[in-house]
Amino acid sequence: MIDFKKASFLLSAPKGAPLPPIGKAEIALFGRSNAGKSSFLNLLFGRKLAFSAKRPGKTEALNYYLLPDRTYLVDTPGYGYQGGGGRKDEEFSLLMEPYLRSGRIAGAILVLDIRRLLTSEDEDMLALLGESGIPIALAFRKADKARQEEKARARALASSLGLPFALTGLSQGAGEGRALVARLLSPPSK
Ligand SMILES: Nc1nc2c(ncn2[C@@H]2O[C@H](COP(=O)(O)OP(=O)(O)OP(=O)(O)O)[C@@H](O)[C@H]2O)c(=O)[nH]1
Ligand SMILES: [Mg+2]
Repeated sequence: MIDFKKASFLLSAPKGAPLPPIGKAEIALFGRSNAGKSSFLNLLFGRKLAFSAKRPGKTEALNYYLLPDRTYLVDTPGYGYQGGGGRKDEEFSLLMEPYLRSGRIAGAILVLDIRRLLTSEDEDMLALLGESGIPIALAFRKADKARQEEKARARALASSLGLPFALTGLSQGAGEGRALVARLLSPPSK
């Protein structure tokens, strides 16, 4: 069992900056701006290690967190943030495409707001990950604010995509979230 509470912040890599030496494995979080990526990491860590804020577009680089077994969890900038007339999305592609093609990513967690489910940008991201052959899991956020029907819809979406998932909130679902990471690290044999 990985002790997520012993995670530490390693480094922040803006576009073009060197990434750390390859770790034991690398799990990256993707998702729309404000979907809840950084706060999902904090849920796993059991404390406020990753920077999360109300203002969208908060995370602007690849932020590396190190687990005690040398696995990296990587927080990435959210997409779909149109502040500044769409320039942000261009910057997103410039940072992200080389990263997706780097061969470093052992698994991806697509973070979704449970009340919005898949937007067209999420579908594009799923396709990009699929093309790169990266195993995917879904982390639904804001389950603490969701109605039962919304939770049922999220489960149905994950099942139709055939992807493992976790339903999480600000302080709900830490165990489920950690199990999702563990599953990406050691996929069940088929
Ligand atoms: N109630 C509730 N609020 C949440 C949840 N997850 C995130 N939030 C709130 O949503 C806002 C955005 O959360 P972040 O985790 O910073 O979102 P992000 O995906 O990292 O956003 P970017 O860094 O802009 O890409 C913050 O105000 C969070 O407190 C959740 O599960 N429940
Ligand atoms: Mg963030």
